[in-house]
Amino acid sequence: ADQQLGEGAWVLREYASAHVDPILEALGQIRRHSPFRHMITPGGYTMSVGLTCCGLVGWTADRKGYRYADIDPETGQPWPPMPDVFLALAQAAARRCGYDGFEPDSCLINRYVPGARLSLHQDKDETDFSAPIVSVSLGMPALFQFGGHKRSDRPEKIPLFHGDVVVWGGPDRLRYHGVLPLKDNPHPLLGSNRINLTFRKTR
Ligand code: MD5
Ligand code: FE
Repeated sequence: ADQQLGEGAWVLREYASAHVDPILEALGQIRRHSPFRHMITPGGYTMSVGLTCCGLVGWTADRKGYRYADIDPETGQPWPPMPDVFLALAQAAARRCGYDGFEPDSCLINRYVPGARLSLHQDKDETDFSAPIVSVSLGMPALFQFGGHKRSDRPEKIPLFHGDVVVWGGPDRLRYHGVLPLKDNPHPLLGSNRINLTFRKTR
């Protein structure tokens, strides 16, 4: 059953489950073209999460800052196109939550191994906050931190499992959030990995 997290945010449990095979097939193509890499933050830290992207633009980090770029800095080439199965799933999930006409131009793909984490942050490198963000969890479970509008607001812990889709929009689009360090709970299909796809309209 759908679980409402906030006024504009829902967890759709196992919403992606029927599409996992074609998603992983498409991900294989993407990572052959633009491999997972560990980006360096402006603060000089190497991210524990590995990242790649597909779509018209991809999210990047380096010593100079965070930005969306139409060229993958590792390959010097455009990011791989967004697969139809990705786009269709993201649009269907958004629509189910009342966000019709979602047109993501980017999908950021995060890979977590045991111990990897994402510290509390807001997603605000996009220019259009009226569009939701759709996130698809695959592989090992994670404890997601769903915070408030201030960094100091105590986050709620939400477990996310293989196949779960979360839609964050409206008043919940700019909430602080993060992922606690992953425990090693190997998954039958993905082993000791968690993959998260996040669909964004960046401009
Ligand atoms: C993840 N990724 O599980 C999460 C899923 C990221 C990131 O946070 O920036 O790559 S997306 C979670 C999200 C997105 C937008 C808003 C909110 C959560 N929120 O308001 O809680 O790898
Ligand atoms: Fe985020």
